[in-house]
Amino acid sequence: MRVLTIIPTFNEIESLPLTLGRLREAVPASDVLIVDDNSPDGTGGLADEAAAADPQVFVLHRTGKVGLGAAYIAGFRWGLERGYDVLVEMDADGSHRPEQLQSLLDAVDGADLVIGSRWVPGGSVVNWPAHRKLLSRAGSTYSRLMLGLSVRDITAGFRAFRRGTLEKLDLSAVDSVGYGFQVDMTFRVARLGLRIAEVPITFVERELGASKMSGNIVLEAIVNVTRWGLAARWRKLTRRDG
Ligand SMILES: Nc1nc2c(ncn2[C@@H]2O[C@H](COP(=O)(O)OP(=O)(O)OP(=O)(O)O)[C@@H](O)[C@H]2O)c(=O)[nH]1
Ligand SMILES: [Mg+2]
Repeated sequence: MRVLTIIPTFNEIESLPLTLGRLREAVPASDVLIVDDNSPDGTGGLADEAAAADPQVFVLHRTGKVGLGAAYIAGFRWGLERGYDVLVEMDADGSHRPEQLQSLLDAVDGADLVIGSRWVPGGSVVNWPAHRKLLSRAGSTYSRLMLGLSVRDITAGFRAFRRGTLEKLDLSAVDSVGYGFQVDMTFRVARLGLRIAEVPITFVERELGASKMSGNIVLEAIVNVTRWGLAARWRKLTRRDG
């Protein structure tokens, strides 16, 4: 099983070396692709140095900040072209603990998509204020009800896809940017009738660098989930009547 772990970066010069070092130690078999959106702080140059020193580390440079979703789509294409069997999504900021990646990989034998989940028994979040936990849980619950899914942590960004799952999706049709991207991908996988498994993770709030989350990203997710949910209901209704 050839595994590629994709790490999108924008201004992660402090966090990336730590995360990368931990990942290479925790799961040495996984190759790593850093997708940098021309970070002004020089993260891309640092990634190049890491790649020069380690034949299992690769870098994809993009010309500007286009968002997490676009970075992952580019990373997926890169990995599919090179024949990887499993493609992993992981943040650079340490929130996704590389030491827990193996439990996602263990589960991908029996699933088409594995989600590292904060909101299943055994999952947790470290260092989040109560309002942030509430926002995340409420977002997942709203998306679950609106889209008719059973996944507990729909916005989670620590994931493992089998290559066949990504090959079945129309990646060029995915244009969500922030959390919406994770919800979008989950909904697409579920609609194909593929198997989604959740494994518990401990999510650790970033300690270094700045968040890229914004009100716009949250709003995008809410608007899109509502739109997709209503469209799905409308399709069902018109099918029944027609
Ligand atoms: N290439 C690329 N990476 C991005 C972009 N936006 C965010 N990232 C990366 O995506 C990962 C998640 O972003 P974060 O800023 O940690 O977002 P978050 O986890 O929702 O917010 P925090 O809770 O503050 O950490 C990090 O590795 C970021 O560097 C982007 O536009 N392009
Ligand atoms: Mg983060």
